[in-house]
Amino acid sequence: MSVKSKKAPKTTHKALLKWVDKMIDMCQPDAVHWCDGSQDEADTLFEEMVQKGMCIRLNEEKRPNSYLFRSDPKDVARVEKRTFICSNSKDDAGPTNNWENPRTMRRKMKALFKGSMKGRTMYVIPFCMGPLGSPISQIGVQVTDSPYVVVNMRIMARMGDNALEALGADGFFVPCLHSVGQPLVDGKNDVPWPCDPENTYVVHFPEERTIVSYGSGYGGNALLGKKCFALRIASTMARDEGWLAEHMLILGVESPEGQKTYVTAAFPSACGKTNFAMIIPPKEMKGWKVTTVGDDIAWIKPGEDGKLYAINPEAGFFGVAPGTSYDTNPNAMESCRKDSIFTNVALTDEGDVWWEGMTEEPPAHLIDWKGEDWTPDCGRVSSHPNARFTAPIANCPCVDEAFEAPEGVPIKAFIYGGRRMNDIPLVFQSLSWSHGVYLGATMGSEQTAAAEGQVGALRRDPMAMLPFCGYHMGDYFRHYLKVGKRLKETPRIFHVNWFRKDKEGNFMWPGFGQNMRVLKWIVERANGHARSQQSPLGWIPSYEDIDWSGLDYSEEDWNALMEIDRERIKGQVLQHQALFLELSEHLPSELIFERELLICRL
Ligand code: TSX
Ligand code: MN
Repeated sequence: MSVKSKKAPKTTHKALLKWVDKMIDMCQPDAVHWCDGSQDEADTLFEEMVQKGMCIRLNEEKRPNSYLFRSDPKDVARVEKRTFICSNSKDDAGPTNNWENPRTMRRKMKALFKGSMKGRTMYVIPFCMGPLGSPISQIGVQVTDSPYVVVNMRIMARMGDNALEALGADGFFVPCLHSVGQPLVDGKNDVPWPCDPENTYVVHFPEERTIVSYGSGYGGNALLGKKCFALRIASTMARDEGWLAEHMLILGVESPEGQKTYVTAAFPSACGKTNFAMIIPPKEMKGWKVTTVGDDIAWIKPGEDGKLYAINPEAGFFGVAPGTSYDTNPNAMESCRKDSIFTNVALTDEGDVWWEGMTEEPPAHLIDWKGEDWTPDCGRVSSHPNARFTAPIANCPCVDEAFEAPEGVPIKAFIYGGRRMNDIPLVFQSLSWSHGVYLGATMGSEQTAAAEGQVGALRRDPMAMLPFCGYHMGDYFRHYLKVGKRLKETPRIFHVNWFRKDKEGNFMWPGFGQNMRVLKWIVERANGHARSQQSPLGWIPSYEDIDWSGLDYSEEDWNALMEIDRERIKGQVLQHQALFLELSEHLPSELIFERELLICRL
């Protein structure tokens, strides 16, 4: 077999070269291209993709250096049903993950990957998750037949020669194998978005620290550095090595006096996590400033001083586009103003992008995400609800100065949140680390989309990690408690709910920038100076503990927003039991104890 080498490897790493050779033998690509990560390389790839009709170059004036892709309508989201954790023992994966025997799965994958890249180029993507040179960062190498993946990985991770250099001649790396699963054989023509939705597999071998993904070119199924590596594999590494890989944003809060406090926050989907990561304080809160380190994932390690330090393993935002606007999130809008990739949004007549919620008035005519004509009265949405922008964090106007700091940023508070219509007050603080772990473990959100279960139904999502933990959720809680015990200073833990509604069904809290008032109380608590009161749920602020400058919000409304109805909370506690029973064999007794304590306080 002769493989055309489009670009030679710039590495002498024996294990890496050997692994890539093995992948070439199995996948049988026509050519191999080692990615260097340069602008030239990206320009050439985009140009090729434009020529082949895989993407559209957007208007250079309105959206410089940016492109629009439309996926196959069957390949539009992560597929949890086909995501597997292949640990040696099924018990290690736990009841909330799909499991398959690693040997069986490897055999299955070999059959699928045999000849899977025929007629295509194999791209070898060395990438670094985290700042180059950080002791917390990790190296991966993704092999893929999707040029779309290459250009996205270039934004989402530190990709190319820099990463290879960081790997050195014998460094550790996570091998990540990916194919869209549509070989070009028997004179078959290529399509704009090749994929194999019927045979999609997203497979993790946590003990081997490897990832294999087949059949999908979309998001978390294909950009393997993100959910697969930075959460599922990294959570397993973190368990073994004594740190945390969390589904958390990281932000910095600067007070008018110049004191900087970093916090992380975990929210289930559809809670506005990216909006919170880039929150703009109300102008009346003079001198308060928020900066962004990350909007999705945090790798958090104990430092020599016994405190926790976090890095963002990613270099870009892979954000949900619909609902993002200059009203809801100007910083996200600025981030994707240039150098960005859009997937499954609509195209305007001027060659720019549009999506539901971007402007109050929709344009009179669009080409929708399926490539069809669209008008405001046509009865369809123009963008897929899971349409995305891929944008460099460096474009974000509020990017934190320590975004690239190799030592990470010191974390003073963890915030857990959910979308809860009833019963759960705006904010409360845990009474201890183990009580905080209980709050994270019992987190839940009410569903907003029919995609997964019934709208309005409460879905438990402990620490927002249910689909992203590479091992047993019960062991994960145990690990959390263990990390806390080893620290000299644990972050304070808080729970927030921006989504409580009154009897008429109106949101009781204005949300968005006004959440800064809550964040201010949180950082002042974490720094030990704000006041609070005890409640059965934990420490809560009184009306006068909140900065109300510039907002007309009555004490009466506040009391309703913060109301704790003991009987209704008791009903909530009963619901905690379902998940605890499912995890029972691995559930740390501390959490059962916390539940008993809560019942007593009620
Ligand atoms: O992102 C949101 N956040 C966090 C912002 C920092 N959203 C958007 C929905 C999530 C995908 C919110 N929606 C938030 C919120 O805090 N709160 C709400 C609910 C809400 C919606 C509209 C209004 C108020 C609250 N509008 C008016 O009151 C006029
Ligand atoms: Mn996420």
